[in-house]
Amino acid sequence: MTSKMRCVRSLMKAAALANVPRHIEHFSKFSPSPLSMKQFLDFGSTNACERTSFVFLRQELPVRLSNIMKEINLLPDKLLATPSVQLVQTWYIQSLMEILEFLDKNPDEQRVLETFVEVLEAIRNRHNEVVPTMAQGVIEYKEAFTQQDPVTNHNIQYFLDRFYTSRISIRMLINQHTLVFNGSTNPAHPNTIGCIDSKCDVTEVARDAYESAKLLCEQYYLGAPELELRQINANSIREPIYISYIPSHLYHMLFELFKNSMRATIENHEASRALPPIKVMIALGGEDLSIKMSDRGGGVPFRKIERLFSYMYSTAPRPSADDKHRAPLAGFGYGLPITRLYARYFQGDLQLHSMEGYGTDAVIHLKVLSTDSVERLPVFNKSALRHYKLTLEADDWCIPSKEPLDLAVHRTGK
Ligand code: W6P
Repeated sequence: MTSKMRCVRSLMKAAALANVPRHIEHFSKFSPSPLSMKQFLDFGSTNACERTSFVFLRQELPVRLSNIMKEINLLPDKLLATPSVQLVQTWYIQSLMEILEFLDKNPDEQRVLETFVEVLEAIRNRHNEVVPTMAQGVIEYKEAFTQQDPVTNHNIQYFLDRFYTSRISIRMLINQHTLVFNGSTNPAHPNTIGCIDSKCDVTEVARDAYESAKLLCEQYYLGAPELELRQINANSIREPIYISYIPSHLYHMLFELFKNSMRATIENHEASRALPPIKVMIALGGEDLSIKMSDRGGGVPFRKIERLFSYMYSTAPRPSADDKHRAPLAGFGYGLPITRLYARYFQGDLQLHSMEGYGTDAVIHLKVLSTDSVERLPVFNKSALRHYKLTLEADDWCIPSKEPLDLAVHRTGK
């Protein structure tokens, strides 16, 4: 390449970069279009058309990226200015620019479709480290400002829940397109379409997640609690439990819950030699698939349950490389909040019910019907904007006094 060409190229790059804010303004005015599990499945089977998928994604990906980029820009200056958040922001800008390149390309050219798949794969890799990088940003923010007030906590929680949900959804779109259209089908799993399994065997995934957590557990402790698994299929008794779902999402959720339950069980029974088992109940109804995981790990006081889902309170510095062998089994990082986001992503949920002094039940609810499981996506609008403008106001509930009430002052008159 001549130096003149290089010069022209860098000028063009600078011009593209300068135009990014205009594109973000444009695309953030559209609401993201949530897809149902059924639509994902149809996209990859009956009417699998790479051209259609391409035309949809070159609009929808910029919409989802721009919507969340508007929210990144509303973060408190002190957080937005951290090197970690700045880095994440450059990834988003770069990826947005790369997709915008396709807006004036011809969808009927095979070469265009092939390049698109390659670009999507590169984008997915670029964003691999977003979660630990954002966590680092929160650490930097906490170190600079020891004010861990409830408002800051609320704002970080609000943003990261939306940001990580957006990320899950964008990766889902990219995975579906690249897996369905990279030419190779997966003969080992005839029921899978991209990363969705239309006959996801919930019990099998639960056993897999248990076995992996057990291996980890045995590395840190001398043993691991047993698994007691029961299931009830209310629709057809004795039939295995299948739903249309993303096995990797289900696995992540259950693996995280098993790690938490195992750690609690072991640390609560250090003195005794018998470990109570972890009991899992899987129930399939007409509308819900529910999974309850019960441990006897001594429970968590009710006051502290919310903190288990807090990004701010649960962010601790990452174990250093030479400290990795001592990394705890669970309880550091973003496992639980992100697990709940995975459950909510297709209109499910995760709840914790704990009895201090006894143990904890973690319950996952998922939608059975592929028309009910629709992506739950954040949208940037006035009401989202209002959340970021929230400031510390006086509470509208009384603050209990710690001093005994002196009733004498009320005994006026006779
Ligand atoms: C505990 C704390 C916890 C969090 C999530 C799942 C299970 C458990 N058990 O004691």
